[in-house]
Amino acid sequence: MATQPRRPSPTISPAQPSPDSDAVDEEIAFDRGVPGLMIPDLFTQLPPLRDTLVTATSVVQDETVEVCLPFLGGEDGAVEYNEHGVPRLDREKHIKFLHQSLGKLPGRFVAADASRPWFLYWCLSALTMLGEDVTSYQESIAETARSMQNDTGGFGGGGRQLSHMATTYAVVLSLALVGGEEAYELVDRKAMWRWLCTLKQPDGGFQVCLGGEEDIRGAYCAAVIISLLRLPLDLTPESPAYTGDDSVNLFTGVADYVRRCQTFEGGISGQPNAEAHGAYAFCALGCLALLDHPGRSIPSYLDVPRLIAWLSSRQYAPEGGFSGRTNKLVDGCYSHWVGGCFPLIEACLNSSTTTTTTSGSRSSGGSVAAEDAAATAATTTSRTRLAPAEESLFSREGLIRYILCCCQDQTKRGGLRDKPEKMSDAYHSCYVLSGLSSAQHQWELDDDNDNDNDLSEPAEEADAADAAAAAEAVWAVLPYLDGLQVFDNKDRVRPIHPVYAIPQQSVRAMKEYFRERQGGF
Ligand code: FPP
Ligand code: K
Ligand code: ZN
Repeated sequence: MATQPRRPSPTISPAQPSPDSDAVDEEIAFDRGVPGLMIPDLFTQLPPLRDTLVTATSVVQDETVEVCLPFLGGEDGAVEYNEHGVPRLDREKHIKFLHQSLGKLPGRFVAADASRPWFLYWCLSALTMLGEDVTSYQESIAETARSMQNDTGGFGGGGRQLSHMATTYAVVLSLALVGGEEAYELVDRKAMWRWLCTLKQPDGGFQVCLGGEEDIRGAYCAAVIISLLRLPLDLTPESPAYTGDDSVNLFTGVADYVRRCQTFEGGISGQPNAEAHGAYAFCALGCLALLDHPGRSIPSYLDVPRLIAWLSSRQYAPEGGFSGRTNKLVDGCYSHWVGGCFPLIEACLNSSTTTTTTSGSRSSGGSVAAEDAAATAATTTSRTRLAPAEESLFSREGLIRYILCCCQDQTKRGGLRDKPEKMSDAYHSCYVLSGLSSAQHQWELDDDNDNDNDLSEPAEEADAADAAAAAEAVWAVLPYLDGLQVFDNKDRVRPIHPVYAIPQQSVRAMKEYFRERQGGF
């Protein structure tokens, strides 16, 4: 990270006084952008409070705003806008782009060879959210996945490549997305379990591959793989974390590892004592939500007010999108990595099982702004229930505007992207749509129900995995209908599970398939 020079206190320098601001006497003035379109000033003007110190960071930030403003203001003559100045979701073009990206790729993609499983997941997930039926890929995905599996467990990026937590996660999710017995059966679950045991570390975390780095991606991916495949939690004697004590298992110390990744800023870093980044915030929350009911696990291990302050600070105006870290730029993929944190945070705040937050138990960043933000957030969390209509923790409208206005390639190419002037790609298509999906839906956790998979489970067969699964609550989803809706109803994409980021159906089907096997292989 670039070190920032010390800044003088901000001064007010309204860069672009609104020409007819006196004439408009309404709470929200629609006086900029193309006339006739209802676009709030918030999304068409520079912020009124501007820092006069020019740095490399402020320069690229201003350039980014400049690049985004014409897209946010409905100024592209070739694009059709609705009354809110928002273009429609270009489904057909994106679908075509994604089917193509699943096929043979040009030579320059050789550098991404070890990421082939990711391409499968990104494309299948994006296509599914766009309403496509991906079962036609069952056979080809199964064949590809088989070629990537190692006898020693897990999946590599391709044939004869070392198994990696991320590629394994991507393959397992891809198999869940296409579904079907052939896809499920090809996974060598016993070898997978043994392999995960070799990655489990004494401090609670997971290495991402044998001898590789230990980070929070490892913890999240392991939790997803274990729960979807319903693997046993017992440790093999080969595990670096093995002590001989039966109470120590694959999940022991994971939540504590996640706790150690929360930084002074309130966000989450990849490893303890590193820089907070949005991608890791999602990994942290997703992981905690799999270890126990998020209403318990999230506030028990994270300082929620500080995390909310940090997450909310990721959303920028006028762009409307999220950045991944402090003093960096908006990027469409953070619509998921950061935007996808909010359903988990909301579930935690709304839960009747919520335990007291750990506010004050951590060292503070020492900035007055951070303290204020944390105090504001603390007020929010002290309520037992969050009323979503008035108290959304971020601007859904802003995010949806950024996604539909700035992240779509509306040329013949199609696909979704980081920001205007960047090329669309499979990764951004997936995560921009995942973010759109979470902004367009309302998720709720049913606290009274145990896991739907486990209701018929005889008590004597219950093991640790079962206990964890039982703690998992049932998620219910509805279209988000509160407040102003700036997109057309036909542009709502399919909902995805807040933790697994694939449809709830796909999660259920895979878990259900492996339910009978648990405890054995
Ligand atoms: C910075 O990139 C990016 C990171 C530090 C982390 C990226 C990790 C993920 C996107 C996913 C991890 C999750 C799983 C499940 C494997 P940058 O410097 O190019 O971008 P920035 O300027 O926006 O920070
Ligand atoms: K980026
Ligand atoms: Zn990105």
